Amino acid sequence: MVDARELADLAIDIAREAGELARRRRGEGVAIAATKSALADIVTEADREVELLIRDRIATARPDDGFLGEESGAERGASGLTWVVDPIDGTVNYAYGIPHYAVSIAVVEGEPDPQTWEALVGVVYAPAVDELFHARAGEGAWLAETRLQVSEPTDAGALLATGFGYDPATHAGDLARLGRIMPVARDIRRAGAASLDLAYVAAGRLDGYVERGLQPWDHAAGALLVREAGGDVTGMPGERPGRTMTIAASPALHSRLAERVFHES
Ligand code: LIP
Repeated sequence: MVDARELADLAIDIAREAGELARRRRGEGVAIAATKSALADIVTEADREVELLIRDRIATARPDDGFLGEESGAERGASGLTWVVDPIDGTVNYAYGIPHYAVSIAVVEGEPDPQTWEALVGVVYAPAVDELFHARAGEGAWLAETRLQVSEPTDAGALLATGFGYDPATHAGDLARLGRIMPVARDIRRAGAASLDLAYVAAGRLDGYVERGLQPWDHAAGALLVREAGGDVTGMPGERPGRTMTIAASPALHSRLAERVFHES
């Protein structure tokens, strides 16, 4: 029997240690280690070092669990559980010295596939502001000890977040989609860290979030936060969040956003 509270406590402890390392390395100066899918898709030495710390802590505490990380790939486990990790979400912010980035850690049960896994634990830790968002399935979403609830837009419209992919070839479609959702919005935020965009929807700091192209580690923890805060998080119609789309908001706003995202007219 999985003890979700024990998993959550471990994930929180690891996220805090990893976040402190990321924050310390940022203060010492950050070196770009490589580019990945596109020139704009960078990885820093700190990304790699932080993921290695997380991976080592998990391997020591839970050697039979699987791992799926942005920088070091996937390793299947024997326990049926997988840790889905983005060591520094908001890498470009981090490299530029913008203090808006997070360690994102989720523990999922079943195949490591966002379309089928069951998320048990989600932790998103923003070390620059020492804010730790966390959730266990069925136990609500929290910022430290404060329970979270998604918000409804006011008559002024919805405060929405979005993002643009690293590949310039995708920007025209992203901008067209933005044009379709703008009539619902009072304003748009593009803060650059998907896990924090999702955590902010859970906290009511944003009314909604729409982005195409996210990786499993970008949304694994944040999606659980939103669902546990009473929101809906989906991808393409009838699907869970994934590479093709992520839409997160209260149920009423989610429906309005999905209508505009998927209907090109
Ligand atoms: C980033 C996301 C961001 C998205 C970027 C990138 P990374 O993750 O947090 O929302 O727009 O394209 O996927 O690369 O910083 O871990």
